[in-house]
Amino acid sequence: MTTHNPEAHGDLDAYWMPFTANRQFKQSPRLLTRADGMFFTDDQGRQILDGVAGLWCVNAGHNRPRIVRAIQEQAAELDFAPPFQMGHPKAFELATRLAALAPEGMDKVFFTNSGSESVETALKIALAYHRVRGEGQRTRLIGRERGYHGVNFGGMSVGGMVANRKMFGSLLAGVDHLRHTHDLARNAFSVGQPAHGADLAEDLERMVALHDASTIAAVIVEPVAGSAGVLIPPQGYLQRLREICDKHGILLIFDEVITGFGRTGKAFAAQTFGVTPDLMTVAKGLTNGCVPMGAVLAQRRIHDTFMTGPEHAIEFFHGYTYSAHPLACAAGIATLDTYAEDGLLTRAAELQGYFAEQLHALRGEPHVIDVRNLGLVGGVELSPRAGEPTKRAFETFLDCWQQGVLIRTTGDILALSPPLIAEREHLDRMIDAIRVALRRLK
Ligand code: PXG
Ligand code: PLP
Repeated sequence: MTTHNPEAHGDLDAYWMPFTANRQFKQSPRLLTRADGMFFTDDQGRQILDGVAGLWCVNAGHNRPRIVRAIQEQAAELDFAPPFQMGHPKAFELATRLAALAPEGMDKVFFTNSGSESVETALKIALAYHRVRGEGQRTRLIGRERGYHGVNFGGMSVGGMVANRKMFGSLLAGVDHLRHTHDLARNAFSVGQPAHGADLAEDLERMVALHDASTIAAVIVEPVAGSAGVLIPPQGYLQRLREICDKHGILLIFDEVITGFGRTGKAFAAQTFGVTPDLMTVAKGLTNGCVPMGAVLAQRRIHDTFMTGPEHAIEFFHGYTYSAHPLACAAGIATLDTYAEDGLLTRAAELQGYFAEQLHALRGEPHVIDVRNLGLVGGVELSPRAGEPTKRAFETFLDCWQQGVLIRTTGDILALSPPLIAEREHLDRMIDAIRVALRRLK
């Protein structure tokens, strides 16, 4: 085990760490001090292969010169500009660039500072949109079991991960959830999209029958569920959801915080699956993780619905102090340039065949009950140890860390989402580390 060096890093006591086993961490800290390309360096000087693009966000790899330079230059040129009733050129430039990448018609961009804020923003746009159109009774929001939409009250309410919800009271009223699509009995070890489960989209018809369509504002889903353990949508599922939403005038929101910016083989999962939502939330890969930023992309028709009333009046009472922050905009533009220069938004499509082959070779290793993949996302589900759920996956994570490979776990599922600059040898090394760990795991 690496041991903490207080002289080098000071006291670990004050920092209450997010989504972390604080006591375990502080007994044997894992401190990252530098990063470049596919690797972190830890405080012991070890090289750690980044198997998760930081936290699904460093899609172009670490320390990209163009992005670093853009942030440095921006800080010296314009450090802050108030976002309300004022603007700065790079905000407009980044919005234009994003609209050009997005699915046809999604050409209005509202900036936020995180995925969680993007989700709150999208839910508020959906509610206000119906109200502006004179259908203010459409207040109900539909999420899905095992969905993750960030940690703020709206996202937590439409989210479907019990640990993220159970401590926090009654949440938003008027929320319901579709069933999740995870079906080990029928779909275990599917390569790419599983064959079974398109029918689960019919759950939305059940909600319509229960609540009436006239009360439902929007449905929000991740095209590929990330945080809850890499759940790939069954063939035809998202298409069917789109059809049912259209039939009933319900807005469809895709939460592309993880799937955006090349993760599934195209710029957005909407394009990979050929299904266009009404609103789309993004964050993470938008700035390559370098400066916090998120955005909501909206269909022009939704935006235009708000553009009524007197011209001097604010149309949508929402925004953040740091919406379209100049450093984030500079980082975002340089990130999109980097993706374009290196062809990264389609690289997952090129690598996914090889990645799938290597990942699925873990079938048959101890404790492995499912392997899932799409683009450069992989999931390996382990059978939980009796009486100690999540421990097997956490021990695998610690073993990989000792081997110099960073992976993620959620429940008893291992997740891989390497930077899109990964070479085959990097993918091999991640998967080998998991294999070694599984073979010595109890
Ligand atoms: N929506 C989705 C689909 C996400 O994956 C968020 C919203 C929230 O984004 P912010 O920027 O507020 O964190 C996310 C974030 C994990 C993990 O373990 C994934 C996320 C966050 C924390 C952990 O996979 N995704
Ligand atoms: N709380 C107070 C007292 C504030 O004045 C503000 C913003 O002005 C906020 C919260 C919201 O902060 P932000 O705009 O950074 O989300």
